[in-house]
Amino acid sequence: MSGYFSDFAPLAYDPQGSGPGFRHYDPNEVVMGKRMEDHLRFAVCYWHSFVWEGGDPFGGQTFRRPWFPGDTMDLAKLKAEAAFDLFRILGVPYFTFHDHDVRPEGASLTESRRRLEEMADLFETKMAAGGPKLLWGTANLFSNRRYMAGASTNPDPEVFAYCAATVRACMEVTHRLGGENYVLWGGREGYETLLNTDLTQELDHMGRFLNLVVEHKHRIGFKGAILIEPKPQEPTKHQYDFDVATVYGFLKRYGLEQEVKVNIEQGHAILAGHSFEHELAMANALGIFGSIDMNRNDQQSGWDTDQFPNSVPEAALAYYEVLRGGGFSTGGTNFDAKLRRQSLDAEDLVMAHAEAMDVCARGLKAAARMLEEEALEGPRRARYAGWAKPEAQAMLGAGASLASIADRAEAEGIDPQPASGRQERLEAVVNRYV
Ligand code: XLS
Ligand code: NI
Ligand code: NI
Repeated sequence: MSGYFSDFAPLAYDPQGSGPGFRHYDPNEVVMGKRMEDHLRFAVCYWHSFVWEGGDPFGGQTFRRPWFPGDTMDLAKLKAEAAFDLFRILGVPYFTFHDHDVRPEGASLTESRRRLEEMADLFETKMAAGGPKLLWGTANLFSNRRYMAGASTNPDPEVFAYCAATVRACMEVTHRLGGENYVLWGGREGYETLLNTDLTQELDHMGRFLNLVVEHKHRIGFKGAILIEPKPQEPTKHQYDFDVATVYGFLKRYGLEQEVKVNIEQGHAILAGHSFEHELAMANALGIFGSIDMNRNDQQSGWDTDQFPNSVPEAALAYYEVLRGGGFSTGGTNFDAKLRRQSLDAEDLVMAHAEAMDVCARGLKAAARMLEEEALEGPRRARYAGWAKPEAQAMLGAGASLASIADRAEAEGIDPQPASGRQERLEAVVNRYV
């Protein structure tokens, strides 16, 4: 126990209450035949909640946490105590971390790895004593200045090698802790200017690196999923993992589309000019859906503000796509979300997560009802009903050619008549559920 959250007991489902607790998230409530906890698979992230000090481009630290600056192993352990206290208070089944969040970097790669392993020993004890499981681990290949020109795409091969050592250490710790996924977010895998960038070479290096990661996964017997987290820009001007469709093209080119899936972040979808549900639907359509980072951006500013989710309609449309695709398997709902820099208190950290869990619970329940009552699936099926006819199916079959279809169309003198897309009526249907 760190003492930092000593005002809080574990939160309970308390629909009528007014104190800290959940109004909508009841882990045991059964939704579409499954407990809500098993649907949502909530995870708290280590970095924003325990590492970020509240700085912005115009000012430094605003938060005062007893474990800051977290640059010694003793402070790292105090931070871990606080983190596991928060996990217990929220009752989340999972957490997520970067190597960099949990231990100070050592003077050498070997010392950094040993420190990570020492922290993993502590995590192992806490996890065995009823703590949460690990949704995913990941390596921070973006903060240190050595990565400023890229991680696996760096023009300097020594950085590529440094990344290999860092990712190996991180994957092995993730494996040891029973992690269900391993994430790679390419924050520096992109460019600032094409004037000094060899795009072809950088993409090939990134493809090779990912192949090495997948090979290592199989070598050590890690059964979790390898996930890429798309993002179009920030910190680099252009990131190679722009969005889900771009990542799929990259995976295809480097022969990895059966091996790697995506972790989709709400805010990144918006930065890419998409909706979150677009990215989720696209990942399902391409067979690479893995997990979600459930944090949103500010509507006005064009950057990744990582705010806690607070819109039930948005959450409903997101979980609708998740459920339509069959729900999470190895993935879950990770709050890659940070407080605003004026939200100084321990209570802010607890309640931001609790409120976000309630928003997701409401979204999930609305999504499940829409699916169960076929509110959208009925009209959708009706819209495509023509394709059930044998002559329609025949056009898709091996025997058809452009000419055979054209001949039939002319012979029958077909004259297609448009039907209403009913968009406003469907939007009204959604509004009845949220
Ligand atoms: C940054 C990313 C990052 C990943 C993990 O924008 O969201 O936090 O989730 O490296
Ligand atoms: Ni992000
Ligand atoms: Ni993220």
